[in-house]
Amino acid sequence: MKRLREGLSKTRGNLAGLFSGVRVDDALFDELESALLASDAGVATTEWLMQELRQRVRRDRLADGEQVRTALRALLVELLAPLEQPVDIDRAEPLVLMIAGVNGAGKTTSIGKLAHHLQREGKSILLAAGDTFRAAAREQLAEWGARNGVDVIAQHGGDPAAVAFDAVSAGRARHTGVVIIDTAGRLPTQLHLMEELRKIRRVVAKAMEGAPHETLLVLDGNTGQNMLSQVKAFDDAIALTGLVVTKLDGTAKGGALAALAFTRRERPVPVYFIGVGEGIDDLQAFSAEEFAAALLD
Ligand SMILES: Nc1nc2c(ncn2[C@@H]2O[C@H](COP(=O)(O)OP(=O)(O)O)[C@@H](O)[C@H]2O)c(=O)[nH]1
Ligand SMILES: [Mg+2]
Repeated sequence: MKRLREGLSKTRGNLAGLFSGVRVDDALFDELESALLASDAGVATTEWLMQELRQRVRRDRLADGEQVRTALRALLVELLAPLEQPVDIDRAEPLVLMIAGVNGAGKTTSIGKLAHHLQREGKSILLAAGDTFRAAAREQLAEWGARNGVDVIAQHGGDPAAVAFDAVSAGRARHTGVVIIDTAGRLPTQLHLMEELRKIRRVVAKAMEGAPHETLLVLDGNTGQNMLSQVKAFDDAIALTGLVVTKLDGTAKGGALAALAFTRRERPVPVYFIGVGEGIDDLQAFSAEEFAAALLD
């Protein structure tokens, strides 16, 4: 919570100071609107939030700035709540998680943290080094494996789909609790690489019916509005079941999560976890309450 608050301090600095000892008038709404836009919430989401907020202020006859803060916090919590969902980790053995995202988003680091988190939940873990492009990527995952004391299935060179297939097969044979598949970073515009993701997904399903059980997109929290197009592109390719938003301890502005919740309100993709640092413990379950509080209080 402290890390998240520190990370979002820029946005909180713009927003949280607006409410104290002020009248509720157009000037306040104008400033709020600017602060939300500056937080990466985007035009459509900001418009919707402002319209809802104005309605509530009128309906409840709010005359005090602090009451408006409370109303906006409640509104944000309502908006973000559908993103807050736990992963059901007991529904398959092994539970197979496939991890995707652009380069540098924090995939491999998040896998290291996830392995730790899931071990604490009592699960045995197997990692698959599906980023076969660079030897350094394999080594990075191997380090996280060693840190967690878990095995990593890897191949020199090799086809990522084959590595994923081997890992899921090994996971079945060993009765592993969770198999986590790392993949190479790719941009949604690199169509052959997006096709490769689809192939990994298909091949994993051949190793185990119903797998992968979760297809997670790792998003750098600093990505801003571009998050929305990333989610769409990866969802089109591999049918996302959830997100991990990293680097919320840094300079991320936070509003993009509101935009994500608003634009996908018909079919929300849950934010299972947030990353708040580079250490093994720096992964938290996403909480709408905590997130809204970190932005506004
Ligand atoms: N501050 C911070 N850094 C992170 C976080 N997650 C990942 N990183 C860093 O981001 C960089 C890229 O991470 P990596 O896992 O290699 O990204 P990948 O290319 O998606 O596998 C590394 O320097 C990580 O330590 C986070 O939550 N907070
Ligand atoms: Mg990586």
